[in-house]
Amino acid sequence: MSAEIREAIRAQALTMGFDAVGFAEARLAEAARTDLAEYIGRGYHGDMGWLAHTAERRGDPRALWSEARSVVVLGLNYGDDDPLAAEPDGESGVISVYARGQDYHDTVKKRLKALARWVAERWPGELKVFVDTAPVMEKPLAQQAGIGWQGKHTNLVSRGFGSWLFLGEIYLSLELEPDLREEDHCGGCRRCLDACPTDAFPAPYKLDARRCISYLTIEHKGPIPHELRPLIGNRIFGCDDCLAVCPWNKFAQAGHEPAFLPRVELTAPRLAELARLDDAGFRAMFAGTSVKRTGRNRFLRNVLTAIGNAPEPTPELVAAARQCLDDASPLVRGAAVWAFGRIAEPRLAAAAAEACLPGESDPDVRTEWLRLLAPVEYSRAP
Ligand code: B12
Ligand code: SF4
Ligand code: SF4
Repeated sequence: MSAEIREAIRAQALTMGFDAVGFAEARLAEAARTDLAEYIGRGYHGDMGWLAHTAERRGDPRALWSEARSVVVLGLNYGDDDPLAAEPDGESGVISVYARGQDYHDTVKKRLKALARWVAERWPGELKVFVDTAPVMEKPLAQQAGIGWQGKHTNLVSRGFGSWLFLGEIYLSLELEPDLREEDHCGGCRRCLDACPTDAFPAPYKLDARRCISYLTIEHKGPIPHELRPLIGNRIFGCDDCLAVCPWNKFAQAGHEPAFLPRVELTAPRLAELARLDDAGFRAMFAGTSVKRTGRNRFLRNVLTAIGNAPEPTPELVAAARQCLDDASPLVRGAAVWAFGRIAEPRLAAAAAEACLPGESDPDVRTEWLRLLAPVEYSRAP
């Protein structure tokens, strides 16, 4: 009977538009828990304090919900053309593929709830729906459910969809027969490790999130560490490099979910225009997308980092960075000092320092100015 229910749920999930479906016991291997503890112990989570606070529930589905017996893991394909194929034009920013359409949390959650309702109408027991923001280790669960394996870049790779699956889960109190765990098919490959612009993998299958551009541009709240800024290039929200180089993407299929189709204005947006967004403009441009979660100030910090990395700065980019030197947000002003110092002529940078530094009260922004005026001294600093 358990296998019959499982197959009925699988068929219904596929009918509802999920691309991958697997079943796992509501338990994680001890290794997932000890790995998470070591990751946090080393501080690799940076300022994602919520990862540490919820570690116990994250590492054990039954600590999250004691009645859980089975987990249905679901994947939605957001595959697109190769994101690395687009030629950078020096004046545009890159938003990661996953964030170019509508916020995936909304789409995945809506569909998970519909499937959960369908299950609840047919079989007894309780159920709960989770996606991304819930304290669940989604990738190890997905591997247990046979949807794919955690590659050396730590993300789930699927034989049918490559790197491009969003994940979500339904926890059930019903006991269902699990699927077979997927094996690791990375073999001797290390393309993702070598492709990372910031060298964020201390070893295969291990990520130091503090160096990951996705963390730095989305989760990290303060100024971006100086030594990493030049390596970020023009990535202004997330990063796809390690995912995009995976050879298993040759089996990937284009996604069919209309909500994930890229919005035109989020594909190669112009940096100078983004740098002029005020709060209302930011909210209007990114309403309904994942980008809105950074808020305007953090996003402008990213845009200014990309402007500072522009290979051939145009007068428009220089003017945009100059305007941000007077921004109300210290985070934006600090990033603007760095960008302006990199792309403006030295005499313009010196004049701007003379105009802005005396009135600057924020210690971080003052340090940015002093760094700009005495780079040698600061390069010697520990
Ligand atoms: C925190 C988080 C991040 C953080 C940290 C990522 C990370 N790998 O830890 C940041 C902000 C960097 C991030 C980035 C991205 N994320 Co994210 N993220 C999450 C989140 C919320 C939790 C992941 C987690 O538990 N990390 C803790 C580590 C320890 O666990 P793990 O990643 O499973 O790693 C395992 C092993 O590799 C090993 N390990 C990894 N690092 C280390 C280090 C040490 C020292 C040790 C001992 C072991 C170890 O331990 C784990 C268990 O064995 C999940 C959603 C969820 N609730 O699960 C989404 C999720 C993983 N993210 C997702 C996506 C799409 C991304 C990005 C691709 C977005 C983008 N394009 O910018 C990037 C990819 C970067 C990358 N190479 O991982 C998807 C991945 C889907 C998939 N197919 O795998 C998820 C599942 C969200 C979703 N519901 O779809 N993310
Ligand atoms: S997302 Fe980018 S920065 Fe982060 S690990 Fe992958 S390649 Fe490196
Ligand atoms: S690029 Fe290679 S090593 Fe990295 S996840 Fe894909 S197959 Fe594994």
